[in-house]
Amino acid sequence: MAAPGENLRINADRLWDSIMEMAKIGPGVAGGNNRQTLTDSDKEGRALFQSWCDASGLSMGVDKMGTMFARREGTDPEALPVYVGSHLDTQPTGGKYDGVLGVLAGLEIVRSLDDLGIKTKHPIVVANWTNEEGARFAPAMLASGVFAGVHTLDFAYARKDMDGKSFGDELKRIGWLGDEEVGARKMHAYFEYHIEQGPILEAENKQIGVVTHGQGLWWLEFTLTGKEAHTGSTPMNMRVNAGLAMARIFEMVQHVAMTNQPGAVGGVGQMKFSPNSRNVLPGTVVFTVDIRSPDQDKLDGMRATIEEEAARIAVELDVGCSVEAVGHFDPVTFDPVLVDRVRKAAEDLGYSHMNIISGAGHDACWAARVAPATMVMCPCVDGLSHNEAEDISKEWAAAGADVLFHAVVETAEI
Ligand code: HGY
Ligand code: MN
Ligand code: MN
Ligand code: MN
Repeated sequence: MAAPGENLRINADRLWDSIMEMAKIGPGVAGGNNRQTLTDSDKEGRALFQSWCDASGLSMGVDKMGTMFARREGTDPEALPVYVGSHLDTQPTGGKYDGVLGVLAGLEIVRSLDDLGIKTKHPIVVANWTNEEGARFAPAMLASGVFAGVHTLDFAYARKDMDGKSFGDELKRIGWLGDEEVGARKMHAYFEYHIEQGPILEAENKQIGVVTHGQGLWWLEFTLTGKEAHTGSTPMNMRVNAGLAMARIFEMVQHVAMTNQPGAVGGVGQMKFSPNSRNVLPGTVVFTVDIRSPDQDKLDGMRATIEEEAARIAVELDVGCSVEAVGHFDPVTFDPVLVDRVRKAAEDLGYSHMNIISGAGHDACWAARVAPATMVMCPCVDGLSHNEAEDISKEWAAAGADVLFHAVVETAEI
């Protein structure tokens, strides 16, 4: 029987086939996926994952945020489980691998342990966290945030999508409101395997990202109030132009991020003009600024500067301005023991590797608040993600899953 450190390998074809099978659910329009949280396609994806867990004899627990926990028993039922998780929900124009790779690599570890007839001391639990993306309901990593005690269940249930539907109602509607108290589960350790979603590993020609930290984030939702007026007959000096204020704030955010290099990013991904008519100056403009940095002081300093500058711009243009932080987490340091285990696994397996800070947020960032946690990353083509053209190679997928396999088995003990 192979032991960690020897050539424990997952079944690369089976992992790849599972990813491709899941990708058929909630297809996008350009080869990726649109399987947004709590939609009918999310429900379908959950059912497929449930069927695979059933086939592997896993017992499924579901909590009051709809997160799925598929458990493989260990030899010591009292031992806290080792969790391996990520998410099956996608962006509206998402790729096939963001999140899915991590959940299905966890399932592949279970399948490979069964093939090898290996029983670990600690149980192993594969998790599918609800609403990691935050695309439909802000903030991102919502379920893992409730699990870590950062958000209340009421806060989460009250979150509304752009059509005014609530998280709580939609969770009930798709039939995935579980009965477990959120956060009642205790973890021996938490691992998450994810595509990098950035260009570093591919550019450095490394197969494995040994993730030491995750950068912190603020999502600042601005509501600017102007005056609806005719775009043709309203003289320029009579306009109360919320759209112009948004443009100036957007430009200022770019400047603040660029003057906080290295290690800061800032931008806007979502914006809503009302009434959004071609020949009406907007009465209101709502948009979310996304700023991130691994450096706590930089992160909080950028937030303060952006809010001050936005207020100044609004006064200058006589536009109303309010801002609400709709998403936040501090920079996270992953567990050094687990990080070393990932690095050692990459070395044992002969995979090229480098330390990396996660640019994107992950459920691991919240899990790290309640258990020793870390991540494994693989490269992605051109560093592209949150785009239907997101792509990885089967070899990349398998290499990271092998490393995850070793680190998980080492932690779950044979
Ligand atoms: O926004 C993020 O970093 C993640 O993709 N939810
Ligand atoms: Mn993700
Ligand atoms: Mn994502
Ligand atoms: Mn903070």
